[in-house]
Amino acid sequence: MGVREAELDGGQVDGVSELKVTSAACEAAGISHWENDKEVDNLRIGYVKPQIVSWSPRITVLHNFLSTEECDFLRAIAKPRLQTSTVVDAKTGKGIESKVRTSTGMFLSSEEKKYPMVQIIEKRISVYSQVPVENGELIQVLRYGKNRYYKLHHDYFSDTFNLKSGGQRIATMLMYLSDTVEGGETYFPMAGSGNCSCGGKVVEGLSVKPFKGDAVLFWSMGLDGQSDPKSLHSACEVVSGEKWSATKWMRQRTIS
Ligand SMILES: O=C(O)CCC(=O)C(=O)O
Repeated sequence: MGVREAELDGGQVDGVSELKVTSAACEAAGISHWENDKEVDNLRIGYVKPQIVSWSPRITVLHNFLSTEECDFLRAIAKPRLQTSTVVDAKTGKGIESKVRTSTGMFLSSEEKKYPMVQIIEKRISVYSQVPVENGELIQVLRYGKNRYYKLHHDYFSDTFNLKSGGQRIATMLMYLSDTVEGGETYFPMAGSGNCSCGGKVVEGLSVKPFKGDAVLFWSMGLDGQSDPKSLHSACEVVSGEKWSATKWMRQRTIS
């Protein structure tokens, strides 16, 4: 049992103060409290750095969220199965091709979700977002070549068809799988108070530049429990190179 676990398990005041002494001794000796703790590796503790970039809408950048190996693994699974991306038709709730979204993409299968590396990523997403794994849609991997984009949209549904299983989308974890790209930022026009760069243009709002391994967690639902119109966002046009990303949409309830 690690020192920290013992602190949490032991309810007695005396025991806790003794353990604090042990913990201070470990620190003085330069020994990590978490040595040999697999969970620490799986969560990339010590690598991931959360940076809150906006409270309204709620957006957090999680630097170094994925390892290089994890990014390359997701891309390798996706590459042979990429197809033209679709958007949700507001009337029918079905996926349709549209000029609003010009990437190619694919969803991991429920079998691929069981791969050990994917399970670790799924768990990490749920820990950092505090949304259970069961509420997550399957991970989608996307590729944007030169001049490809996804125009301004919300991730929450406007149709009722998609609400049936799992309810509304509440949050999105967007993970960047490549960084040899110019443009391709994720742009939030209703966040921030200054200017930012989007696909080679200077625009009002806030944008997140895609760096391999970084992730951006943003909330489609506000603290009032209502869909947040300020979560409006887009994938800016890729000016040169290619952008790869992986998206996890999270719902209010378990998806059956
Ligand atoms: O790729 C991006 O930067 C944004 C993607 C996006 O908007 C989405 O998947 O909902």
